[in-house]
Amino acid sequence: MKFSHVLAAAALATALGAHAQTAPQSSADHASHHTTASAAPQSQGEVRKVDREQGKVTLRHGPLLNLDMPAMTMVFKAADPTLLGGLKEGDKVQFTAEKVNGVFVVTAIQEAD
Ligand SMILES: [Cu+2]
Repeated sequence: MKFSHVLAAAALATALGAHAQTAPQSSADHASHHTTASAAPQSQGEVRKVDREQGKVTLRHGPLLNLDMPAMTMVFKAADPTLLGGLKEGDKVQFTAEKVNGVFVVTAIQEAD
């Protein structure tokens, strides 16, 4: 009887310990879940320059909420140079920008209607 009591106490301590370890983990998961959910909205922009050799595009863009960035004109790297295929200066575009390893990257871009 006394032995099983000790086991129950040990099991309880283990459960509490596990809980203390998983709580911050699950809140981090929760935060990353929200980051992921809002990471790739479509943003509006206008093509200022296309550099196919470098795989870069200069866009004048509106606020990028996912990157916490106000409206500006800046250079983005294309995630894939073929994304820039049909683009030319002055095109109104919808695009998705993400920050990858400290570099702003366009992961999707298309002419806006
Ligand atoms: Cu910007």
